[in-house]
Amino acid sequence: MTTTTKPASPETNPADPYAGVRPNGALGVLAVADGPPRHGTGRETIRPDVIATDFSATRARYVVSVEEYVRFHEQGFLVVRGLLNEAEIGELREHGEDLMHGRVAVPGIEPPTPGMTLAEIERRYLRIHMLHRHLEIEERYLLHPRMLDVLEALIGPDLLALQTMYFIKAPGGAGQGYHQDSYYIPTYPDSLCGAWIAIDRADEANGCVWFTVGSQHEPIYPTDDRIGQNHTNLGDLAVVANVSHTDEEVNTLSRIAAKYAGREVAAVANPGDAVFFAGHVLHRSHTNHTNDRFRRSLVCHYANARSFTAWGNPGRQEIANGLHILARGATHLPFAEPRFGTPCAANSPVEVPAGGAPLSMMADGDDMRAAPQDVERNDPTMMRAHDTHTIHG
Ligand SMILES: O=C(O)CCC(=O)C(=O)O
Repeated sequence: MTTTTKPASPETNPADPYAGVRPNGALGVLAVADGPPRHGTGRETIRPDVIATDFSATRARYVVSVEEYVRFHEQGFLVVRGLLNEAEIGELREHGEDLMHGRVAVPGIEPPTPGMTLAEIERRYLRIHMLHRHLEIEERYLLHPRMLDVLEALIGPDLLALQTMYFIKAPGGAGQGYHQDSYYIPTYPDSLCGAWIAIDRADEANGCVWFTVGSQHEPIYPTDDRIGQNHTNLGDLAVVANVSHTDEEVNTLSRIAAKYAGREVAAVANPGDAVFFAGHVLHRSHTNHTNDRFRRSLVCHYANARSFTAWGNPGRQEIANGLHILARGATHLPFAEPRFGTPCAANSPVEVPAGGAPLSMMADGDDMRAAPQDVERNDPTMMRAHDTHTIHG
């Protein structure tokens, strides 16, 4: 059974649902609590009759260029134009309407109460977390093949899908101050990557995301309750406070951002564009200052499936890989299957792209197999003979 956890209620002014401020500056954020992950086979698959995502073998694979790969590393982010098509964005936009108006069967997402104005309805939720554990559509976009094509090149080949966040950000909706995503979702080795899908046009006026170019090379700065979380043996690593807070005086990550003055870039995106960003890059967004334009987006997070993560376990100590979906490739670590049966590596293990060998680092593939009986590789006598031959000729 699934349950819902609403964050502690901020002080709200009914006329302005964004008026209550949580300690980190986040507003209207709904965390849909996790149910148990699915393992094994025989799960129930619930799919609508018509879906906009093309999973067929003939679907065009997105091929990342070397120039894009370099840009991702040079800038800390990469905008891929038109990654999703019009039908897909239409489906995601309609989904946003359903969320806003409470027309989805997820505990915690309620229909508007009688008497609410449209503005109040539109501002009820700024963002909703982890809906892929409850709704087929969110799982399907988290595992969208063209999204995974890009991620495979940037952080793969083996991919673990961790998080979804649907942002509604109505006119007047709040931004999020400087932060680094690997602070929130640590992985070891750190391979975290965010993917931000524009559903509406996002620009400077309605609160697009801004990236501080160069800061992707920075370490993750801990707050005093997370010292040692991401890094050990970085002796002069500053401790910061109030990350994500929109006030630069309060959020001391702004001091790190100041090292890169003049290098902050707005990631302007049109519907269907996807912005991929590294786990260390400092980024933020501002208030939606328009009167009439939403800034909806679906943001997903991924890591290399061979990175360990405890993210998702309440104490953040125990391994949590088994809670997250193996999207591409293979791994020696645990993983979950998609609950709604979206095709991916977890339920369709071997993926062979047209004309090529499997791209994943298969642990049981010929080259990687641990084979203690393989005399050519492991027999100590053979090694000695070889050494003797080499050294004494
Ligand atoms: O979309 C936004 O306003 C902020 C997104 C963001 O910072 C994130 O996903 O880490």
